[in-house]
Amino acid sequence: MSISLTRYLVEQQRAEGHIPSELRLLLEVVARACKSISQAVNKGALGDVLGTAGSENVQGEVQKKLDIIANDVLIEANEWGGHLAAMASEEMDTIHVVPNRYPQGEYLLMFDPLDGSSNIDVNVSIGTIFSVLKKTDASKGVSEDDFLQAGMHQVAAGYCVYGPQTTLVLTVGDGVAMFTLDREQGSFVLTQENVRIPADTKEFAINMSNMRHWDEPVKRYIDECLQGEEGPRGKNFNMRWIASMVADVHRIMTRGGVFMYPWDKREPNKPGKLRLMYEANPMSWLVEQAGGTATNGRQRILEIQPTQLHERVSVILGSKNEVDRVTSYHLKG
Ligand code: P6P
Repeated sequence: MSISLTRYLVEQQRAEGHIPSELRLLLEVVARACKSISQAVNKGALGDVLGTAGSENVQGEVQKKLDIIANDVLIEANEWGGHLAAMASEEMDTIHVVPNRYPQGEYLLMFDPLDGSSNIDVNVSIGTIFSVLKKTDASKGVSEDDFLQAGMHQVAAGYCVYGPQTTLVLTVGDGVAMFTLDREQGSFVLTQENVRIPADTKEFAINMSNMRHWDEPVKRYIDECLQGEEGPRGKNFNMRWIASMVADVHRIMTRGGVFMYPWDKREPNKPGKLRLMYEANPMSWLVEQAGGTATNGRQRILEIQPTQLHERVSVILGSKNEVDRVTSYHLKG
């Protein structure tokens, strides 16, 4: 008997009391939006969805048509339900407050609507990343400051990877579950729960072309991996880099590994490339809920107190013993 996302969430709500009905509604709406995004992604060249939109986002990155389509799908799906106060997105400069014509709720939804969009036109897996917080002060209107909470305060986080399968991966603080889209039924079906990341791995994910720009601790770690079984690690390592965080993280959630997008000297004033609020925080909580760890090289990512909505962070996450090793190299200085 297959278990749908809806049944899983209802049973979680009933058994664990983890999921208030407003949060369950939010998660079901986000899942439905991911289904719509998956349909648009799957059209490829058959639909008017490929190529650039002729605009740039707040990060100064060229926006793909599908970036905008995915963002619009998530906004339109979530603004009428009464569960949200506001939304924030990689593709929008400021927060999107739920319009007055709809009731406002207490939840805050952040997302990267289509992460890895440089892979869209070459048919490589991409995905949606989302994170849910609650307003800290229910008595007053919502502002950007409500979003500036450390990742440990998330109440739900997940991603949907649009690959050979469309798979939704979700946590509400009671472990990680995976749901695969059954296109015949049009529903997400539970395909794995209690996801666990092995503490050890022989696989690292990093963009090696940036090697000359890395800080010494990262150079040391990767160099030791490259020395293989003759070197200090005493084992050979494999490398993967899909350049789509959702796909790289999904591989780690599925078979372990360490993902690194560290600070480097190319833009020394930026702490890293990836965004804290809607990329690093949701992925870090998922990884921790699956037994892995996630740091910026020196600090647990989920403890970082954000100061800006679109701030960036250095990311090292995945198999606990490897992430702890990289972190120890940073802390030794
Ligand atoms: P690079 C995609 O643009 C992204 O934000 C992440 O999904 C991915 O891990 C990273 O950037 C890839 O960056 O510099 O290797 O192209």
